[in-house]
Formats: sequence, structure tokens, C-alpha cells
Amino acid sequence: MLTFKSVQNSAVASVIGLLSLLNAHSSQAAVINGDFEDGFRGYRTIGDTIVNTDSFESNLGEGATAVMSNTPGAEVDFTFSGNPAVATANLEMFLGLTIGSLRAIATNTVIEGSAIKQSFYGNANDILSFDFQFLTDEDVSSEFDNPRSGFNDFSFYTWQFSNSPSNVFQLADTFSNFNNSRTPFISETNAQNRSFSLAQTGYYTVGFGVVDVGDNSFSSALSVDNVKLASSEPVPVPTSLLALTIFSFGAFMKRRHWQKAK
Ligand SMILES: [Ca+2]
Ligand SMILES: [Ca+2]
Ligand SMILES: [Ca+2]
Repeated sequence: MLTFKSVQNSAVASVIGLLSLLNAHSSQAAVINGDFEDGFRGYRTIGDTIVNTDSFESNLGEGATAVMSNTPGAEVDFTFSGNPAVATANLEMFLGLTIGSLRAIATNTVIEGSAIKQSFYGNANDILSFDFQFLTDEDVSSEFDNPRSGFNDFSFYTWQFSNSPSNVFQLADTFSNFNNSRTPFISETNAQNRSFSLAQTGYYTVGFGVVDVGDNSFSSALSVDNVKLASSEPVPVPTSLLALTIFSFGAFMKRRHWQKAK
């Protein structure tokens, strides 16, 4: 039997239902903890990775930044996290890359490295963007030895749609433009921004990493911050949901009026 109370409850339930649906949609279509202010919450990591707060001064981003490094090196038995960089094949498997993908964009054999990744739900045409900086102890200046392709450490990002093979793109290598660094590394690039557009709607995994090339010495690192997913257009509310809510409110008001008249 329809009572004032039951109509009222159904109207309230519809609104709550609509709000929770909208909320579920917006939290899915987002990157979690993109500014790393909550450590590595929302990410998976492999190798030597830390969330840097103030242990070394970086001009990248604000507050905490993610740092991946290919330490240790043969010359210094040191890692930032206590976990050493991993072999290239392990890195490729972690990132969903086919074996040999990193060698294919390198100037020599890829030895070892570290990475982080996060999976998220995105809509077609959403833009994923992030800030990054590449740091290295390799020779990068023409005043010294010049960068050498045999030891051309590099940083990269990956994206993977659903279970398809991952795609890898280089961010910076030892042939990039460098400044002296105040971090534990000798040289650093400027902070830069990179973005890419999602081709289709669904689950994606974005990854960031750095590798040693040629040998396992003279370390490099990739620092990342402000990972963001921006919608190219507002999420439309399904018309059937709106209609249901309006109908429920209508029924509620009508019933109320009828009860008053009685
Ligand atoms: Ca940050
Ligand atoms: Ca190394
Ligand atoms: Ca190196």
C-alpha cells in the first residue's frame, strides 16, 4: 500500500541512489594520490622507489614527489629505499611490456631499473598529465666526457589499456639538457610536463620508470609529481536516472498535497 511515508522514503532513496552513482563514477574516473602526498597509496612499485619529502631538494612539484632510481651502482653500494633495482625482464613484466620493449628504445643493452604504476578508469579523450625530472650521475656535459650512447641511462613512461600489451615512451636520457643538481645526483633536467589523451573508455595502467644502460653503474633517477586525469567533457547524467528522480519527487509532492486536502 502506498503511504505518505513509503512515497517519501522512495523519493529520498532515489536521490541517495543518484548521488551515490554519480560519486562512484567520479571516484573511478580519477587517479588516486597523484601528488604523492599520501606516499605510494594507490600505486604498485618495483625496485628502488621512494616518496621524497625533503631528503633531497628537488625543484619538481610541491611537497612529496615519487623517485625511482636504478641504484645501486657498482661504485657505490647504496639504495634510497633499501630495495635494489631489478633486472630488465622483471621490470618489463611488472609494466605489462613485451620482453625487449625497453631495449627497442635504448641505445645499448638495458641492465636494470625501477618503476611505479597505477591502474585507473578513464573515458575516451580524457587527458593524463604529469610532471617529471630526470637526474643522473652519468657524464652529460661536453666539458667532461660527453654523454655516451653506450651508457645512455633513460627514463620513460608506459600506458596500457585493459590487458593489451603496454606501450613505452622515453621521457629523458643523458643527451637531454641538464643543469647542476642540488639532489644527490650530479645533473638534472628542468621540470617538464607531459600528457597524453586516452583513445577509448576503460581501465588503464600508467607506469613510470628509469633504467641503467650498458652497465649497472653511475646511477640515474626519475622524479614524478602531479599525476592527473582531466575529463575533456563533464560526465553526463543518464536521463533515465533523472526521470526516475523527478517522477519520485512528483509522486511525493502529489501525495503530500492529497493528504493535506484530506
Ligand atoms: Ca607532490
Ligand atoms: Ca644500477
Ligand atoms: Ca648508469
